Amino acid sequence: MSKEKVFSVCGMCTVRCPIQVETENGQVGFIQGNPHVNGIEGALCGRGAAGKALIEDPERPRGPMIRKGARGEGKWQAVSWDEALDYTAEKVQKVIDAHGGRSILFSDRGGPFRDLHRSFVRGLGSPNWSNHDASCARNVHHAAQSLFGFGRKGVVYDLKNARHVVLQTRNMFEAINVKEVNDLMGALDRGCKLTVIDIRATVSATKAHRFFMIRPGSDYAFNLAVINVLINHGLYDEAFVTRWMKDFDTLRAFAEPYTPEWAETETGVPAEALVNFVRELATAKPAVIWHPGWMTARYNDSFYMSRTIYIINALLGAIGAKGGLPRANTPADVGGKGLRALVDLFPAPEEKRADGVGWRYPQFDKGPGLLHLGFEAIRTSDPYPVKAYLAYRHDPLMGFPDPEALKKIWDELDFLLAVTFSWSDTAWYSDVVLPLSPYLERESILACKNGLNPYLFMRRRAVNPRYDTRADWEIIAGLSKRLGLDALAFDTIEAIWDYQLQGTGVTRDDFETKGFVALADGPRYRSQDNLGFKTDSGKIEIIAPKWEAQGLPSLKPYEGSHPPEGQFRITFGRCGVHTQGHTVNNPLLFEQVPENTLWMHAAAAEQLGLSDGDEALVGANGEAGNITVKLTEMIHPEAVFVLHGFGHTLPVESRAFGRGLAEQRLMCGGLNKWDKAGGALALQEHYVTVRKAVA
Ligand SMILES: Nc1nc2c(c(=O)[nH]1)N[C@H]1C(S)=C(S)[C@@H](COP(=O)(O)OP(=O)(O)OC[C@H]3O[C@@H](n4cnc5c(=O)[nH]c(N)nc54)[C@H](O)[C@@H]3O)O[C@H]1N2
Ligand SMILES: Nc1nc2c(c(=O)[nH]1)N[C@H]1C(S)=C(S)[C@@H](COP(=O)(O)OP(=O)(O)OC[C@H]3O[C@@H](n4cnc5c(=O)[nH]c(N)nc54)[C@H](O)[C@@H]3O)O[C@H]1N2
Ligand code: SF4
Ligand SMILES: [Mo]
Repeated sequence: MSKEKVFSVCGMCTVRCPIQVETENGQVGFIQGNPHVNGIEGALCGRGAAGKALIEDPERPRGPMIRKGARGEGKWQAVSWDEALDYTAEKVQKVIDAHGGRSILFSDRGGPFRDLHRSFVRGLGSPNWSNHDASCARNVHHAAQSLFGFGRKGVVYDLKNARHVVLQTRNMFEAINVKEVNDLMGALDRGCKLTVIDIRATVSATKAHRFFMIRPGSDYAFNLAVINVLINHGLYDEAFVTRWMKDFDTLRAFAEPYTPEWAETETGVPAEALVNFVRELATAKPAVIWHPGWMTARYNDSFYMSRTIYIINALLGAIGAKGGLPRANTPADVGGKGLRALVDLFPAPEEKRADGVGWRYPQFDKGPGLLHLGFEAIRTSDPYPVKAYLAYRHDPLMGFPDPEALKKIWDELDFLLAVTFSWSDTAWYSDVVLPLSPYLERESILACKNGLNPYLFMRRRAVNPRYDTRADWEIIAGLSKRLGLDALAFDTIEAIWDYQLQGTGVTRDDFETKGFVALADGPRYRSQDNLGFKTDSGKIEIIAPKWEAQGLPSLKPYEGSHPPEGQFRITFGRCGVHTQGHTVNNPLLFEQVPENTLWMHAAAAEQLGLSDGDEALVGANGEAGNITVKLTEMIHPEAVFVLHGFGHTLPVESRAFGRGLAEQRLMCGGLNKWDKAGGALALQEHYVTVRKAVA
């Protein structure tokens, strides 16, 4: 018997917690969090623990496939890797020959390993590397940039040392990041206060000292009133504001009409409760974290909502503070050197992005751009034809609204590729499926995590692939070889790691003992005299010139929106045991939560003659789906809520098939509903009708 312990990185969600995997005779045994990492100390979430079930499940793509029938028909020809890579390279080359490299659109699901993909896309001569963030955190990212000049990851959440944490549109105990959960639990044990602002009672709400059930979509009103109270009651940190905030007087004047009494009529939260909350919050300053949100692709004003949160943190002096939102350190900030970038293997294409980011929309961060606008370019060929789409670990038919509209757009493509470890609607609709080895069966490029103590980390292969699947780098190298991108055609992962480590002073062996290499001797807090805002003034700028130049106000009056008579706002979120849509068919996780239900306020349901456990028909614009009703007093009556990721329709997923409702199908026209100031989709600006399903 040979027993081994392998340090690796979880891949069941984008958080990528460090893990330790025990193997025995080439089989995965016990998986736990990496015991050497602060805040992890061996812990793992339920999804991470189900990684073993993922690799053992035969209901995933087990070898390369080329489509035989029409798109989406589900007829596949199993082929060898050589055939699949030859075919893919040929199709990609054909598009490049006809329309140039810019005609390739590529998207992935974000995360720390993107350098490899970005390099590949650049090598093809395309500026169109993209990811899922337009359906996730782009609004909050742009909100940070509009105020600080750096993005949302320029600060970290120092939960361990916080004295009051506010979660608004953020369910930390179910939408999990293991370190964050542990840090917050520890802080609560030490007396930290927790306030939750949500449209329904979550697990996080049950652990809170204060819970505000707010009217869906009215958070911006709530926050404007908080700013009003902080300023008018003199509760803000005057020294911090004087030192670091530009245009404070403009903010003061703007917030003047937004009194707690005004907000009460919009949000349903009593004015007195809001004032008491703000008073208590201010006593904890600056060790306060009002989380700016994560999944913020929800409303037309989500960008402005996230901005108010950052502004509140700044008014409390929490930006850069211990126990607040200290600045994240890069390797250079602690005297180290970052990884050598693979993307630098090729020159940056001069061509402008097809999605308009950086030129038509100069206010937005070029980075991954905005994928819904990339799709729009496929439809219109404006600014140029986009003829191949490579969906790399990405399932837009699940994660973007209105899948039927998206399929129509994709029908314009000459080539559609899916690289994935699990079946997905996108893979099912594609021309070629290249099956990726699940994370326990593959290694990845090295990655760097910025933070109080930045570190480099390594994902190793714990066991060899059980089916005919390959690692990311093997797939990219295989395609690179065939497409003439010699610089990226690495033969071994060690060669890639060595390339990345050049000049860092770190070697591969340094990852042996712990799986990661910390670059400082402990957490390093920058002085609050040196916060390094990247704006022109070097301060937090309330008036954002890049936005103003586009006719987008920095301080936008509150508008809000209500569901039409007889309809409900569709809202959604996560539970602790599933990741998006891709774990529903995992045998262990399916057992825990096999389908979603429709949360509905009891009084609203009663009016419609619905009882708990009834089957309901939920509809919008001619689309409809069935789902079991869950009645509760603990949701706002204007909303219905579902867990995202259910309602699978693929016959190859026997467990997930036909269970629950896919709410993205009810978001007709949703690809065109997006926040012009924040860039992300507005997935909750959609309304549905609910009635009892006839048996
Ligand atoms: N209606 C609605 N739409 C949403 C959401 C919602 O709640 N409701 N949520 C939004 C959010 S927050 C996001 S982030 C996006 C997510 O949208 P996606 O990024 O598309 O979602 P995932 O299912 O996480 O990943 C897509 C595919 O990547 C594959 N994959 C390959 N390798 C890996 C790996 O190493 N790790 C992981 N995790 N997957 C891999 C999986 O097989 C999966 O099919 O959707 C957004 N869209
Ligand atoms: N278990 C698990 N953990 C995950 C993921 C996963 O799929 N599963 N995905 C990861 C990813 S990609 C992301 S982006 C994060 C997301 O992390 P979060 O953003 O925290 O997760 P969500 O569940 O999408 O949304 C949080 C809460 O917003 C509430 N909400 C909806 N509308 C409103 C509103 O108008 N006002 C207020 N105040 N609240 C509202 C929902 O009820 C929900 O409880 O989680 C990450 N962690
Ligand atoms: S939060 Fe859970 S699923 Fe996500 S990476 Fe960490 S352990 Fe894995
Ligand atoms: Mo996300």
